[in-house]
Amino acid sequence: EREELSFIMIKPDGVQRGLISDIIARFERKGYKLVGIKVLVPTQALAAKHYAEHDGKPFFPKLVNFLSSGPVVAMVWEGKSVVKYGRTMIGATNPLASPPGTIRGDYGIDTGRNIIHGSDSVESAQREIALWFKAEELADYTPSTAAWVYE
Ligand code: DAT
Ligand code: MG
Repeated sequence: EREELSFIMIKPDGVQRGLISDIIARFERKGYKLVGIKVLVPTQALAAKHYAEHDGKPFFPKLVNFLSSGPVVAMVWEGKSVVKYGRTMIGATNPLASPPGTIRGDYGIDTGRNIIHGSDSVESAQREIALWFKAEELADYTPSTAAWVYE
């Protein structure tokens, strides 16, 4: 039986700035479980689908161009409340409004270079995971540490 899943993606700025290992380490140390990961340069079509909810907004074209401008690290993380707590770890959309200790607060300045994406609801997570991953690309396993993370 799976726990909750979230789609977490290191955007091209996070990859270029060498933040992949730090971001993975934060989720790993929290106790969340990595069940899917890939590096790819998203097509504009994939980026537009991912951000479909923002289609028509003034920043949409720039957003789509930016996401498809270089490699991203697309991930699926599993664990209790990973959607909501993942957003807490990521911080606010505007990095300058995001407290220290959050990923965006620690590493970003501009909203258009905010390093990382995280699903905003369980429903969004399901849609995004289906968009970026095939079912067989998600591993199902129990880490040997599970009983030391969950009571
Ligand atoms: P989040 O990534 O925190 O879920 P969102 O879904 O509202 O934020 O927006 C998606 C991305 O679009 C966001 O990470 C950065 C960009 N963005 C959002 N609002 C913006 C704005 N007002 N100006 C420029 N880029 C914006
Ligand atoms: Mg969002």
